[in-house]
Amino acid sequence: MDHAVTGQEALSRIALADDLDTVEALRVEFLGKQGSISGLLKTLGKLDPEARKLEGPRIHALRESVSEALAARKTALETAALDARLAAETIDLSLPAPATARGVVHPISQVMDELAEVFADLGFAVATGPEIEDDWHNFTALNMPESHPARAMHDTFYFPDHNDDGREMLLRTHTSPVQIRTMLKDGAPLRVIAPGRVYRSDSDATHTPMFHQIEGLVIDKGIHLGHLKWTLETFLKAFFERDDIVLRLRPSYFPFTEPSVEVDVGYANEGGRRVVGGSGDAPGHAWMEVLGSGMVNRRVIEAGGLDPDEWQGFAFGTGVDRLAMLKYGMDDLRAFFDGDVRWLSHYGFSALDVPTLSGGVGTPA
Ligand code: 2NM
Repeated sequence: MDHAVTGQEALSRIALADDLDTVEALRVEFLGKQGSISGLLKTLGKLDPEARKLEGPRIHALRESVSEALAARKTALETAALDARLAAETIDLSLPAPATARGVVHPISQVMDELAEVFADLGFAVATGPEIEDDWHNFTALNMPESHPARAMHDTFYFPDHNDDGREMLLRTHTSPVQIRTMLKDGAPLRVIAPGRVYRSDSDATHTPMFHQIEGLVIDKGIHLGHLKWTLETFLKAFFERDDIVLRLRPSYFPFTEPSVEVDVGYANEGGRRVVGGSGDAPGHAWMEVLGSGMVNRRVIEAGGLDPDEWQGFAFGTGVDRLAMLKYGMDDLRAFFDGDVRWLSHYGFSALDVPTLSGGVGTPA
């Protein structure tokens, strides 16, 4: 066999190999144990020294060039395969966006996000819990034992079956059971808000059977009503984005707080809608109740697994839907849950308008 011809033929066959299996087959054919070039190397031993001097370098050079050609062809095929895969997996980012943005953020979602932002700035974390509760977390732990009249006042939706612990099951009537669960889980000190859906069997122009509440709880040492008033005033100023918010605290009653206070804000009627600001006693102004609150009852702190002689706290609660109506001037609560696209496109928010304190917590779309 002529070496020159073998070399040329080998190199041209390698160049023509169009997949990795063919390259491997050629490697075995030329350089494998039974390969033709390996066979040539074996013949060197039988040559006389003169011939070996001549043939040796030629056969080694042949083996070298074939080996290099195989490696180069293998790399080229692998690169081509990778390029093909990258091309096939490309995402076409040049596809046109819709001419106009579709869909809006519901005002309740927007206001929930605004509230979380305002309270985060005051060091409050967001806590959540189940909407299907047992009567211990929803009532008993909040100083409402079975016979308590407040239970009847809550128009509770009960489930027909009890849970495995024999507890009565219900749709939570407020988010307070979340605070009980948070105290039991995290202990003290604590600063949380609990926003979410609550349920009461009540339906008319101003009540829907499902509505949204936000409650807050602070537990620490030496907490008093002054902390409560400052926190609520600071919250309302940030939420309504005005400095002239005036609060009026009135004595009240809630089973879970002692003492309990209802919080009013001054407002005026401007262009047929209520605008928060100024003292309710100022000319053309009146007071409107916006929050319930108080110092957490010692029995509730105990139910949360804490020693009330060591830890004190304040709590507050309000309706998110009502806050949204007040801030953004809607007058019909039921429209919130109709899903009317015309109403949504008017009152909804752009998904790009994420509430931030520096940007003004919320600006309509
Ligand atoms: C309100 C009014 C007053 C309240 C109490 C608690 C808890 F769990 F800490 F005891 N959470 N929220 C509370 C107090 C809620 O809503 C009108």
